[in-house]
Amino acid sequence: MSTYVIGDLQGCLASLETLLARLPDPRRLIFVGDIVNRGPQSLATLREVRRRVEAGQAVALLGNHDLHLLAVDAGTRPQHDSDTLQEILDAPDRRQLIDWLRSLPLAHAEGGHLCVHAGVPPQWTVAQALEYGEDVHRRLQRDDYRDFLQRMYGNQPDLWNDALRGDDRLRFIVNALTRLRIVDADGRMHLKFKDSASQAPKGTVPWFDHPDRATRGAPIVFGHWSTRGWCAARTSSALIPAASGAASSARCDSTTAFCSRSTARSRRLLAAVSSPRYPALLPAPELRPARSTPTALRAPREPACGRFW
Ligand SMILES: [Mn+2]
Repeated sequence: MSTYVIGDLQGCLASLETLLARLPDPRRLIFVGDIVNRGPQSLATLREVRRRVEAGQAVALLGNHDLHLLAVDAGTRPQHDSDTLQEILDAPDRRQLIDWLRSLPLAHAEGGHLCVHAGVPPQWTVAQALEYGEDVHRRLQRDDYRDFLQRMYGNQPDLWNDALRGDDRLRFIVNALTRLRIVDADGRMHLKFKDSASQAPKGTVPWFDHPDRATRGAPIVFGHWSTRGWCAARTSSALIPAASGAASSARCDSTTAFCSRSTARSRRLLAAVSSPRYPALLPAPELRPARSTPTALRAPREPACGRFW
């Protein structure tokens, strides 16, 4: 069985269906977060991903847009102009969808790969990423989860410290796993930065390029950083323990990927393919955003990938 990791769906159901039509069975899917928002079919996409997860065909992780939906639903955060979440809020199955969404993990390990939506701070090992993601996962399942959503937003603290406690600690974990792009030499997260890596401020690097990253050598699959396009690299080792409770019958073998592209002007889903039959990344067809014209996407820049692992 092959496992395919699929990046930021963002409400683009038609593209998901087109992509899936090209992925051979039997297969297993891992959706690495941002299931909803920005795209034209957030409700239908959420229902479809839920259906596949509940049927045991897929795993889905939380991304920042999914957390935003939870916060909007809880009344702790306003909608943005670019949001396409209203149809979920108006849906008869709103409560079931929201409760299912908040039951999703933030990190997942399977077949020797760690999957997260955005990143892993350089100080954390793979085991720590899984453990800390689990802490947020448990907090979101408590009856008083809205109290946490109320205090979840903010860019501080931006530097990991084992002494962090309470909401500060959980906020850091959420920001790392669902928003991280760049860090400085100390491993401090620069969360305001959202541009391409070439625009990164002096003294910062993409989190995966930090020279002392504790996960160095471990294959990590993630999405989120849409302006980066995608990249693939041969993995050097597979050191990741299976997450507690996670099925690991599927074997991701040799290829992993950076897997999202989704901007206001152009959207494309990308699957990180780990299959003997599909040894390279498989880009999905162009999408047609509701309010704009797709633009040509840059070809992947292979040379940048060599430094990933
Ligand atoms: Mn994201």
